[in-house]
Amino acid sequence: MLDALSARFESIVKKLRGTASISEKNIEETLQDVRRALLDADVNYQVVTDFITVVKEKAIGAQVLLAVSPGQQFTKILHDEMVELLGRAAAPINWKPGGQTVIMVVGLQGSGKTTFAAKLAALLKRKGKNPLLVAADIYRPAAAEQLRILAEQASVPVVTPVENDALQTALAGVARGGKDHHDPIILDTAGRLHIDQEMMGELVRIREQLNPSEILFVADGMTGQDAVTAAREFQRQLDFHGVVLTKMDSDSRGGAALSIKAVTGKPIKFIGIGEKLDALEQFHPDRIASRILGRGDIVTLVEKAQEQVEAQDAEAMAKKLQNATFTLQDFLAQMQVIKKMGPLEGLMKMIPGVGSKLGDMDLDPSRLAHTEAIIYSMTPLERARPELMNGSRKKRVALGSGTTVQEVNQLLAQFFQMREMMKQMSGSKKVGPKRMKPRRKKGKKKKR
Ligand SMILES: Nc1nc2c(ncn2[C@@H]2O[C@H](COP(=O)(O)OP(=O)(O)OP(=O)(O)O)[C@@H](O)[C@H]2O)c(=O)[nH]1
Ligand SMILES: [Mg+2]
Repeated sequence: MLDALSARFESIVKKLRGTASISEKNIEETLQDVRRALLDADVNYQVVTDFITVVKEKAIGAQVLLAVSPGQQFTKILHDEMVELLGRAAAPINWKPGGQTVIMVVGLQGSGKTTFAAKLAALLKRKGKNPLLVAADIYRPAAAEQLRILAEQASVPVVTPVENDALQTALAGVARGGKDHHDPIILDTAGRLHIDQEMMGELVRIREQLNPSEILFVADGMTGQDAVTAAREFQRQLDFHGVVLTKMDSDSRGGAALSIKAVTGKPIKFIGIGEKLDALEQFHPDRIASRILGRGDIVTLVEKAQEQVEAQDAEAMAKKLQNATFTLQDFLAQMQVIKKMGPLEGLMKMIPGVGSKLGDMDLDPSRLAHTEAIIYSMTPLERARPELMNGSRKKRVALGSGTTVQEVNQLLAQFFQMREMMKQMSGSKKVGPKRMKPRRKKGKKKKR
C-alpha cells in the first residue's frame, strides 16, 4: 500500500537524517522534494501547497530539541502534519442514538460499493451486531445477485429489489429491518460512470426518506484526483458523512488518501485492502502516516524529547538555575526524565550549554529507584532547601526510604555539585531554548 510514495519519503527522510544542522536552505530543498513526491502521488495541488506552507512555518518556528538531530525533528513535523492532513483521529461510524442505524453506501461505478457493503456487514457481524444488507441497485440485473452471494458468504440476510425501484427497495429494507430487529441496515446503491443528475436525484430522495445517520462515499483509491473530483461533487449534492477508500492493496499512488479529507472536510473511515470479505480496515491517520514516512524510532524519540520539554519547560528550568532556585524536587524530575529517555539523553542535555558538561556525571538510571525513595521521604521544605538536611533529618529520611545515611549523603553531594556547576554555567551566559531561526514577523499569518 502506498509503496511508491513511502519509497520517496524514505529517501527524503534518509537524506535528512544525516543533516547535522537545519538551515532555511536545506528546509527549502527538502520541501521541494516533499512537494514533488506529493504531486507525483497525484495529491491535489492546493492540498500540497497548503501542506508545504504549514510544514515550513513549523520547521522554522520549532524549538530546537538538543536530544535529537534537526533532521529527526523535521521528520516528526512532517509526520504530524501528515496525520493532520489525513484526519488526525480515527473516525467511527455515526450510530443513530437509540434507534436503527441506516448506512447508505454511494459512489461511482466500480468503485467497490457492493464489496464494501458486504465487508462492512461482515465486520459488524463479527463485532456482535445484527446487520441487514439491502440491494438498492436496480439498474444492473447482476448487482443484486452479486450482493446476495457476498451476503451469503458473510451469513448476513439481504433484501433484493422491490418493484424495480430503488426508493421502494430501500423502504422495504427498513421495514424488514424493523420487523426482524436488524441494526444497522446497510444500503448498497447503484453506481454511475459520471455524476448523473437522475441517479443523484434518486440518492437525494432516498436520503430524504430514510434519513441515514451515515452516508459513506466509496472512492477507488487507485484513481487519485478523479476520486477527489467525484467526492467533491457528491459532497456538494448529497453531503455524505465519511469516505471509504478501496483498492488500497494495489499500488495506488495515494493521492486520493492524502487529498480527500482536506478537500471535502469529511474523514476517511475505512480502507479496503483486498477483494475478500475480511479485507477491510478502519482508517487510522497516524498508522497511514507512519506507513508513508516509515515512522521507525524517530517519531517516538522526538515525541519523548518534546514531552519532556513540555512537562518541564527548559526555559523555566534555565531561569531556576540562574536564580539558584533549583531544588531537589527539580532534581528528581530530571532524574525521571533520564529514566524515561535513557542515560544522557535527558532534559539536562536539552538545556543549551548544559548537556555537554554532564558527560562525566553519574546519572545511572538504575539508581533512580533509590534516589526517588530518598527524595520522596523528605518533607517539601527539605526538598526545596536541601541545606537544612542535618544528621537527624538524614537519619529519618534514610529510615523512611529504606536506604542508608551514606546514600542520602551521596545524593545530597551529587545534588549540590550539580547545582554549583549549573550556577557557574548559567551565570556566565544567557540560557534558554534556541530557535532554528528567528520567528517570522507577525502579520504573515499562515493559511490552513
Ligand atoms: N483489490 C481490491 N479489489 C477490490 C476492493 N474493493 C473492491 N474491489 C474489486 O473492485 C471491483 C468492483 O467492486 P464492486 O464492489 O462491484 O464495485 P461497485 O462500486 O459496487 O460497482 P457498481 O455496482 O458497478 O457501481 C470488484 O472486482 C471487486 O472485487 C479492494 O479493496 N481491493
Ligand atoms: Mg455494486
